[in-house]
Amino acid sequence: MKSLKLLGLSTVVAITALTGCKPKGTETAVSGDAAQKVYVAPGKYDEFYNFVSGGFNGQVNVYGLPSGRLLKVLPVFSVNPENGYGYSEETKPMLETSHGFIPWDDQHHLSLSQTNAEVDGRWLFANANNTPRVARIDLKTFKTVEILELPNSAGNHSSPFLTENTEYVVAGTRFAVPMDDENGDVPIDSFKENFKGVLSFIGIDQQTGGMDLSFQIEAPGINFDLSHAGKKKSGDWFFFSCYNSEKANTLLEVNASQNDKDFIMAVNWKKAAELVKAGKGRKVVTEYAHNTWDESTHSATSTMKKEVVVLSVEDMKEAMFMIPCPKSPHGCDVDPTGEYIIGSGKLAALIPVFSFDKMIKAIADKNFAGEYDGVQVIKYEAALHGEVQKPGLGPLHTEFDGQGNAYTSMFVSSEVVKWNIKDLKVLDRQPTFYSVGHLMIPGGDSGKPFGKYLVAYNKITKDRYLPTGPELAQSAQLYDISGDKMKLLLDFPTFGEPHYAQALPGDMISKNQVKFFKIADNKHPYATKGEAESKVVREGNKVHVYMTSIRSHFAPDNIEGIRVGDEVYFHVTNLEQDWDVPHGFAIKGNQNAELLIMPGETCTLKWVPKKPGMYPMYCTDFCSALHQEMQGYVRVSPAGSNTPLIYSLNNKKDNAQSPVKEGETK
Ligand code: RUQ
Ligand code: CUA
Repeated sequence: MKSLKLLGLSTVVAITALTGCKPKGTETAVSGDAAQKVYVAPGKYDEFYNFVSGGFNGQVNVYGLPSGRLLKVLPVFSVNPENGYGYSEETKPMLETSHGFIPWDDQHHLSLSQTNAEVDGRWLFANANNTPRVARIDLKTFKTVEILELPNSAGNHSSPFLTENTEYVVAGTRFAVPMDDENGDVPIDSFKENFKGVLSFIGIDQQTGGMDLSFQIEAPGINFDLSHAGKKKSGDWFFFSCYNSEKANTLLEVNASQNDKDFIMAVNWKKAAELVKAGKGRKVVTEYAHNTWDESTHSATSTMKKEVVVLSVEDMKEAMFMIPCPKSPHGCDVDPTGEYIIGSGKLAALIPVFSFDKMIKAIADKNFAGEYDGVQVIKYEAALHGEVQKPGLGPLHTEFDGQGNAYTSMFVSSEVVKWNIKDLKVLDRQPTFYSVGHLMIPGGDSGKPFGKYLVAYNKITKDRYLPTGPELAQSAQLYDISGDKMKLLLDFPTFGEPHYAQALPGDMISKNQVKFFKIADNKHPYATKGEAESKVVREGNKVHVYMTSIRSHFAPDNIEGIRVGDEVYFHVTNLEQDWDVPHGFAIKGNQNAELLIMPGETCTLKWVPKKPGMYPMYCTDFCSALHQEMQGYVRVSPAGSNTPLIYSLNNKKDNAQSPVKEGETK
């Protein structure tokens, strides 16, 4: 949505309407009891976890609501020096792709897993918008445990949205691109012939959560923007908003704003899955990485997949339809009953609400207005429940409170608008500060919203916080939606650029948190399960340090006989068996990040010393009163020297608990 900020030069559309405007009365908007409503007393927990996409910082940020307190930055698509994610040998494979190791992405949307259309607290899915990927986060450990790359895609924006029992996670490509098995080295102005818009259906293993790219649909070369699955009566369907039905490949702000209506595409995913089962679709040869985290070895593995089944428009004839939707739709949201589908045209002065029942009837009656690239287009009126008139300017996204109300963010007029889904009457509007993008109600896109709060995630926040140089903090704003009128309660700054978010009651997952990993279950090939087993082993120019950490020392903590030209692997096992006692590990001159090792876990830091000398190492996490004593030395000699390889703790040669042994010296 950043691009909307830049629309100011357009000659086609009413320009002033497109940059966010600043509402009046910014200081007086907070109600009298706001402070009390967001105050979470010291020592008390927040009511909700709020998972907020990090946008261009590539991570997911976890806040408590209603306090707005930041609890954690959860690394997903970007390396995170704070805990060594993407730097340790174990986590590097998580960020492998068919383009090699990628240390960053642009994270936009999140979906909490669901059972029977209700949030179930098992997993959180996240999309990578730049190099198309979907990640799964385990809510027991708050760790990214799987990342799947998506072939035939570019700009994985309408992702990751999921079906009501988490059977599939769906991802639609934002950029139409040539298929991977066709030559992509073609003139850009051959867009109309060569470019396709592909939808990916990722099957989810119901027990493990494991992801597998079940199939794709090769749809017309249009830009898919957002998506939501149907639920309950519409549970077999997926709805995607599409813009650029003009198929422009340059100056889209003008050229993709020509048509009065673009589309919402309705896809029957159950039928599509049956077609694939029946052998329809062609096998496309391509490459995409599948990275999985194994908590028994505390290590990730990356495998390259080679093939995907792709259904064509022809295959999907009876299972894929277009609904016209004014005008460059962005958000695509389905109400808790599954009956109403809301399209939010960024340039439209109204909000169209479609009826699932009417859509089904229109398909049965063949009430079509023609075809778009082989896809039947349902007549607008035939699928329309009605239009919300004069809702505000620049509608983007809609969430639901489960009481029959919808809440839509208005980017241009900077407000949240509450309206009744059935009679389409606007009930309330409250300013945001400013230019709201996504909004979120806990459970607000599920079949059973938790309601109570609404959070607006704003794109521009000019004068809310102390200024911080050329870039200012972006904000989230919390509203109380328990009454007839929304009440602004709180502003809090966010990290990166916030897009979509999810929230669920804290007690749904707080009790299931993993507190530490059992050392006995540690199957890491370089685990050291007690100090007596600690050792240093040279294999040619590779040196493996089997190291342990426990309050407040490493074993070994003195190592000599490392030579310039060696590749040293510190495999550090944290022997603690207690909640919240990580140890850190860092050594002078190491060219990556620290390790932050959870209790019972083994992590590996690769270190290639460049020059002879004395190299201190230490624990980075203040773990005890004698944390500062948790340190040691590694002596590095010139290449080819014959300093013996020795290692020790407490200089005790004969103490098996604190071994000093002479290793090989060759
Ligand atoms: S976007 S502000 Cu979800 Cu990337 Cu709408
Ligand atoms: Cu271990 Cu500080």
